[in-house]
Amino acid sequence: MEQKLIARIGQLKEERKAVILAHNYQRGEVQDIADFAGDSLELARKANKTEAEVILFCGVHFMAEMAAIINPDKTVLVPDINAGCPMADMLTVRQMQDLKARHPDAAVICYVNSSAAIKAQSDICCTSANAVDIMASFPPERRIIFVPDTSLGSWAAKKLGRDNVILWDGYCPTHHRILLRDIEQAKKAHPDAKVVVHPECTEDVIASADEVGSTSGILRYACESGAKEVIIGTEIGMLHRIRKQCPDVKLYPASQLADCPNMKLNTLQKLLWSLEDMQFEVKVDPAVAAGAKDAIERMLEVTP
Ligand code: CIZ
Ligand code: SF4
Repeated sequence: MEQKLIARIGQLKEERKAVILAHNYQRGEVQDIADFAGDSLELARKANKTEAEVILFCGVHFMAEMAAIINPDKTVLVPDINAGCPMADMLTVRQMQDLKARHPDAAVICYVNSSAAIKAQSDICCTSANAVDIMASFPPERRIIFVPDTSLGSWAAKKLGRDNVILWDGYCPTHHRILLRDIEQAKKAHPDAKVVVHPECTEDVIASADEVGSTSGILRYACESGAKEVIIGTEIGMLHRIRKQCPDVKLYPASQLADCPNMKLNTLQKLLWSLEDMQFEVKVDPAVAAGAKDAIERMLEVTP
C-alpha cells in the first residue's frame, strides 16, 4: 500500500513539475519522500533555487507562507490546511499593534514562527539559528520587543546580557512538554550522553543542556561534536532526520511527548491528494507579503 502511494506521488510530482519540501519535524515517511528536508528558512531558500513550478510544503502554515513570500511566482501547496502553529496563533495583529503603541521607541524582532501579517508589522525577523545575532545587531541601549516566543527571546537576551527586551508570552506547547525531570531521568539512564535542546524549551531545561541550538544546530551537534550518545530535547521528528545523517550516534528523545500534532497532520495519503487536486494553495496578500519580505530580507542582510 505504502509503495503504491509512494510511486503515485513520484509520478504526479513529475507531471506537476513539483518539488516536495519537508520540515525536520515531519513524519519519517514524509521526510523520506521529500526532495529536501531542513528548517523553515533552508527550505524556503531551496525552493527559490529549483526549476519547479509547484512547491508542496510539508510543515506548518507559517512556513508555507514564508516559501510563498520568497517565491511569489510559484504555486505553494500544503497537504493539510489545518496544520498551523499554536505559537504563531498566540499573537494577533491587534495585540501586536497594542504592544508597539505601548513601546513606540522599541525595535520589533519577530521569530519566523509568526504569521505573514505579524512579520509585516516587524522591523526584522529571526530564526532560532540566528536570534542571538539578530538581537545583537541592535545597540545595547535600544529597547527591543521580541515576539511571539518568550523562551527563545529570554534565552537570547540572557546570552547577550540585555535587560531591555520586552517579551510576548507565546510559547511552543510541544517543546514545553519536555520537563527538567525528563532530562534528569534521561541523564541518569545514559550517564555518558550529551544533552542538546532547542531554545523553544523552558528555561530550566535549557540550563540543564550541554548545548542549545536550532534544528540545524542540533543536527550539526549530534553528527559533528564527536559525542557517541546524545539526548535530544526537541520535537521527536528530529530523531529520524539525525539518524539518517549519522546512524552510528545513539539518540534518546528527552520526551516522547514532544510530538507536534500539527506537524504530524501531513501524511503520504494527503500528499497524494494535494498533488492530485492541486490544493491547498497558500497565498499571501501582496501588500502583507511586501512588508513581510522586507523583514525577512533585513534578517538575511544581518545573517546571510
Ligand atoms: O525555523 C524552523 O524551522 C523551526 C521552527 C525550528 C528550527 O529550529 O529549525
Ligand atoms: Fe509550532 Fe511548536 Fe509545532 Fe513548531 S513544534 S509547529 S513551534 S507548535
